Amino acid sequence: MGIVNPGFSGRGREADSRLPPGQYETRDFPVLSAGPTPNIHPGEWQFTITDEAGRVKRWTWEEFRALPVETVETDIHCVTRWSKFDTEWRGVSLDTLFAEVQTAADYTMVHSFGGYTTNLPLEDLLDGQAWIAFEVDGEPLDDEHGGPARLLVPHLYFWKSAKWVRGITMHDSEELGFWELNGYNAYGDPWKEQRYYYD
Ligand SMILES: Nc1nc2c(c(=O)[nH]1)N[C@H]1C(S)=C(S)[C@@H](COP(=O)(O)O)O[C@H]1N2
Ligand SMILES: [Mo]
Repeated sequence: MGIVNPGFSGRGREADSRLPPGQYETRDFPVLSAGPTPNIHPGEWQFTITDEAGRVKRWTWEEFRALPVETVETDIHCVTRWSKFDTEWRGVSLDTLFAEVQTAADYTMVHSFGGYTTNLPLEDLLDGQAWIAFEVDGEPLDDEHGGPARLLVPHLYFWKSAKWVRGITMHDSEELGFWELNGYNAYGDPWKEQRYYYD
């Protein structure tokens, strides 16, 4: 009692409480991609939401960029154990996009240019929890980090934040995406350390 360990003062203590179990802080911005990096011109970019009946809502880059933009400051957590604090993103809230879609389905699959997929419950994309981001730390997203636009879902492990995002499909039951089919957790809450399917 009453013993102060200087190693746990200041930023150290703050960092500890912001760090999910099993993670360490990095100041870098590592690149993790399962395949080659596509180069997508905004002119060929479009984003679609397809409901469970196959009805498609589509935004061109121009239409997407005319939507209201939000700035999000957040920590991100990769399942390979790095976390990065205070990243600043600009993007369009999924609430804004889903306001134009009628769906009764509870599950989504997010699709990227290049074929990557990841699954999320719809409720994790709504209520100010997810964005289609096109800028990070004051710069347009470069190709390696998912430009021109990527999903940002910071409350789940970062593999859910699909780079080069091109659309979302709605499903009545849970389907599994790329990493989720390869042994990673279907949900991926970093605070519960849901890394692998058995966690
Ligand atoms: N399309 C696509 N999105 C992806 C990935 C990928 O391989 N392809 N990797 C995921 C993983 S595992 C992580 S940790 C983050 C890495 O994003 P970064 O390269 O910008 O750090 O992107 C996620 N989104
Ligand atoms: Mo990752």
